Amino acid sequence: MTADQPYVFHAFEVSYFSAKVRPALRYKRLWVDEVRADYGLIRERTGLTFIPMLITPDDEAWQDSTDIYDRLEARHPEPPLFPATPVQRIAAHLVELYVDEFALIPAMHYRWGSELGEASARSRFIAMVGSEEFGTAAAARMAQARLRLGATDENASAIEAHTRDLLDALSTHFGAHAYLLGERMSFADCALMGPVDGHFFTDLVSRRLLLETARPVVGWIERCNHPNAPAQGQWLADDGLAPTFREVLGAMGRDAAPTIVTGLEVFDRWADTANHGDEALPRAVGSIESTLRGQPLVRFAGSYAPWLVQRVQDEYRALEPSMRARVDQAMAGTGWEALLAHEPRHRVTRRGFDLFLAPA
Ligand SMILES: N[C@@H](CCC(=O)N[C@@H](CS)C(=O)NCC(=O)O)C(=O)O
Repeated sequence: MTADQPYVFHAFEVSYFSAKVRPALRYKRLWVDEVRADYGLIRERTGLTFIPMLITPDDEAWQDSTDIYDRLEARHPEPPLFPATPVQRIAAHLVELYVDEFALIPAMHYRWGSELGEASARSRFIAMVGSEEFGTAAAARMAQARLRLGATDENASAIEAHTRDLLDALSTHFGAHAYLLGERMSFADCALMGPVDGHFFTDLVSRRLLLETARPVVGWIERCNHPNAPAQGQWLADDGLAPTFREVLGAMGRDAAPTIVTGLEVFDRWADTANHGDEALPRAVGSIESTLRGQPLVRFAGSYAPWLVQRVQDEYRALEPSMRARVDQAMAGTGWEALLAHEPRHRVTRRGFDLFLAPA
């Protein structure tokens, strides 16, 4: 590996998944040149137009925030992003799952779901791309994506109630601990920075909400953005989870897990019937009809969630029974039990930058 070149991080300040990766790069104390995402180059290197993308010093292209965490950890194991013990590891994976498969709903709601939110975000997009026409068009696409993700006007109060509970649980936790798993960052903190820093603290309406009602969360954002890894403490001893963090897991799992499990069932039914050959899976395979706090929640079902869930479940199922029992005990009452217990009929594999159905 060549250390005479920096990593080049193709990202945007307003991007959810860029905000999910950035703290990990800082925590690992890497030499990084952050540039505005170059879509032409991203398409050339990955065949897709997802951001962020990371170009390594030896010129590999890495895309997908989850995959980037894995590869960073393999190349730069110290300081560690991944706890080694099962309860903390599974908990961290579930935070990431919440971020990737649910927190987009409140994130899109606060950015695009009110007049003030939409107008200020549109203004930022126009400034960012330097064109009224292209900025307005990008904003219009995002406003449509909000609806596909389930962040409709009808769901506004359910989404806000969910967010309130999450911010309250996080505020209590960060009143007592520097990071989710204790006094050291992990990939769970990095993941949660996606919605919380990339959207909530970036956008006008939700930034005000954080400053006025969730100051300990703002303190945590500050810490994640300036990790100073050698000065950090440790994760909780004995694979422990703080009771206040279990409340956070509950605020996430009780609302998110039912929708995610329904999405897995939609994917399985699609995979049962479709004749797919060996083609890359489409990102969307159908529609999830679920509820959020009693309110109908309809959103697209994807092929990515099964891959992410499979990662957690593989680790969970590989545990010794006594260890699995410890995980079950830690997750009891958080809403995540149903997801860990769910038995998918199909497996998904990742090749290159695409997902495929694994042969049965
Ligand atoms: N699973 C991908 C998701 C990346 C993603 O959705 N990025 C957004 C921006 S924050 C994007 O590029 N969206 C463009 C699109 O959906 O076409 C990751 O973790 O990196």
